[in-house]
Amino acid sequence: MKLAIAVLLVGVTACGRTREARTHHVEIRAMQFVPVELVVSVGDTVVWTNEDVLPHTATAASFDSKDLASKAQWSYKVTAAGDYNYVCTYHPTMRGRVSARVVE
Ligand SMILES: [Cu+2]
Repeated sequence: MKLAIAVLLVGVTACGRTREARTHHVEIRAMQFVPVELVVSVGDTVVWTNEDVLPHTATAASFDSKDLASKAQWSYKVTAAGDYNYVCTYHPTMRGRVSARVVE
């Protein structure tokens, strides 16, 4: 019986589900990040698109889009878990957050 359980556990581990990395989108429109908070898994990519006429940025301690002109896109691959609070450096009232979790 113990052997059967061991074999079963090995089997589950060996064929553990592989997870496809996902791409998440944040629109910048009307001076806001939409959605303002995003939950992602480590390995996922976030793409910001500026739908405003004004330039904006998505700037955190660990990433910086630099200038995003109207209709420009910028992407960031999340490589570590944590909460990434970011702002637009031109409009400090514009705030957003990416919460990155480790894939179980
Ligand atoms: Cu801005």
